[in-house]
Amino acid sequence: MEFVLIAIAILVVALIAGVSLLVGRGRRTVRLDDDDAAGTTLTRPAGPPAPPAPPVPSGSTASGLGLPPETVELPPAEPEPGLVFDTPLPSAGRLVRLRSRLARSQSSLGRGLLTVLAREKLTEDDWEEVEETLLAADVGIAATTQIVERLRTQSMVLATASGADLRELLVRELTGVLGPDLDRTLGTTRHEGRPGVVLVVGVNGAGKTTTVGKLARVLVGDGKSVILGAADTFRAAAADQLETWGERVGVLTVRGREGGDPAAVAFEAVRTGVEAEVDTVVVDTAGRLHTKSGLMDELGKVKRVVEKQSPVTEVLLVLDATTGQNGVVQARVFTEAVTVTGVVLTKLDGTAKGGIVVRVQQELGIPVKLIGLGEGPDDLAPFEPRAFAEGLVGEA
Ligand SMILES: Nc1nc2c(ncn2[C@@H]2O[C@H](COP(=O)(O)OP(=O)(O)O)[C@@H](O)[C@H]2O)c(=O)[nH]1
Ligand SMILES: [Mg+2]
Repeated sequence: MEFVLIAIAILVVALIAGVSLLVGRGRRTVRLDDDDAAGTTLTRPAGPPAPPAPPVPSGSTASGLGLPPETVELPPAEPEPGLVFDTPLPSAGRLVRLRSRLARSQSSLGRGLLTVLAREKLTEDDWEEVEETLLAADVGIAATTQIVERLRTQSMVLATASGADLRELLVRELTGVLGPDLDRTLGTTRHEGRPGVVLVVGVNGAGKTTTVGKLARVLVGDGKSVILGAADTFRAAAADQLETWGERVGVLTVRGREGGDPAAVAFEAVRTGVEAEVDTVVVDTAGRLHTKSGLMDELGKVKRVVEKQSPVTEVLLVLDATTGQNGVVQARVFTEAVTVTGVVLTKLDGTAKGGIVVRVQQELGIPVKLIGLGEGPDDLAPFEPRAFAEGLVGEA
């Protein structure tokens, strides 16, 4: 009898250990929900309605900042046993793997330039063609002038260069205008016992939510723990979209009710991240460009409120590479509203104007840190000037 009891006990222990192993990754980000006892307004989607938020002393809470009490939803604390999460590869070297996605830029920029430069004797007309090709690819006047001047001084070398040498020369010149020495480190690491906080801003349709989802995968792939904040409360679909991205890699999404206060959601996401001691909290925002002052007020408030919890370590401006000059003009509005620390250029797979990276960096004075090269979950790559220049020029 005793033997049977002991055997059953061992079995139960083994079962519990097995299940906790299976859900361990989810729990890393979801254990935070025990806060109901502490009187916060967190609720779970399927749970009973939350009690109204009790009055809280001012100073350290969302209510204390003059925010209306908000209902912020957290997903169920226990993921279903047996959930299998995607395990993205580390992000290093991703751009090298994805550089063929720049095919459209390659055919108009790379091949165009190589064809001209391979001519036996370069006339003034040829140089004009080089210049036009660079300008057509959105490289911008300053960088175009620099490249053409440098190539002209090397025209003796060009005259005798083999195809491979020409290609290398061009890659080198393009790399040179891409700011090879700029610091492109993402501020995603914990600092003084607090998570790194990334704010993602940009106009509607630029690719913010997609980028937040892809970035979560990059961070998880690089071994970081992450929480997402769905502070685009304008459309419920945006929060759903983000939650789906998070779920696939076992990352928690903090969301609010539709039409709720974005700053309250951002606050709650970061508070949750501080409590859970995660590495990084990434906050998606709404991109309505109603009025410049409205946008400034909203983004300014989100940042201020978040910083009651933890400093914002990175503000990423998402720009659609296919919008050209218009995109750069819109970008200025955002750089006036918040201090942008890095640019994400999306949809570079869909444009022949890959040179826009050069122009955006020079006109805004902000480094491009990530680029989007497709709609697939892992089509976001850390920006590397040399690999990008190789992508623009194309394979031999
Ligand atoms: N081809 C391509 N499409 C992208 C890329 N990034 C985002 N998109 C698409 O752009 C559309 C808008 O993205 P979304 O993240 O919802 O934009 P948001 O309004 O700024 O949040 C979606 O259809 C995305 O799939 C990219 O790098 N390449
Ligand atoms: Mg969005």
